Amino acid sequence: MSLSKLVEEGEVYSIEDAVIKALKNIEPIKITEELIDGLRMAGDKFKSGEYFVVDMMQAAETFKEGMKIIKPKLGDVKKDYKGKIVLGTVQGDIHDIGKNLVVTMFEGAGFEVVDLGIDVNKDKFVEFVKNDKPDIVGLSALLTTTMLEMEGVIEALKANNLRGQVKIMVGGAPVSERFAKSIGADSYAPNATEAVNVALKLLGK
Ligand code: B1M
Repeated sequence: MSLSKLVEEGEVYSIEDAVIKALKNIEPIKITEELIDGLRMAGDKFKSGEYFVVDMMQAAETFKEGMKIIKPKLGDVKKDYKGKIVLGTVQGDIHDIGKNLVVTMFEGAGFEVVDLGIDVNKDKFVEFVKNDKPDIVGLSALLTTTMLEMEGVIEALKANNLRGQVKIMVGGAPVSERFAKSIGADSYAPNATEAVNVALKLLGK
């Protein structure tokens, strides 16, 4: 069974061996893409009603197990310091698979990354910017309802006179370039690889 199929079908006990075997002749980034494909296919089945939440969770768990093996390999790429980024999934949202991939890619590219986790409220972002002075704040949201929280974070930074100190990057499935502009973010990235390129550009590197 292909790696994407193993994720789609939630074969959590088989994924580790399959990924280790695949690593012998496939690039880690390609394996990551296959694992993501499997998750997307599970998402499509959920959307069409063929999968229930429990099936989706099983697929997500299988994806995570696969990524545990891949993550250190992605981190081998380059390690020179590029800047500091704080990331989190906004309040009300517990989706973290995409955000974790973004974190992995940033770490691999040489950024200092602080991952605030999921369901992060705006005050936590404000507090972090005030005390730890990151170069970039990265916001992730997967729900059309929670993407609105991103604007709340930006407004809270403005209210605390901190907006000028940081660049803000947003991303997640329902987010678009247009939405990013409309809420006053500095940039949008459609995926984890692009997120690193966009961040480097934001910092003039
Ligand atoms: Co959820 N869920 N989910 N879910 N889930 C979606 C998002 C949904 C589209 C499914 C569907 O209906 N087709 C739908 C949202 C509909 C909408 O808002 N319009 C949905 C729903 C409705 C829900 C619940 C409400 C379901 C329920 O309980 N009835 C619930 C919400 C809970 C909450 O957050 N409060 C829920 C729960 C869950 C699970 C817990 C079961 C699980 C999450 C597990 C986890 O994350 N730990 C889950 C999953 C797995 C999904 C789908 C199937 C897959 C999401 C995912 O991980 N994709 C998703 C359907 C889909 O997206 N096709 C769905 C793979 C990941 C690699 O991609 O996250 O897009 P993505 O990240 C990408 C880019 O977006 C980008 O880079 C990443 C890597 O390339 N990116 C950034 C992300 N963040 C970025 C930040 C950046 C830059 C780029 O800069 C800072």
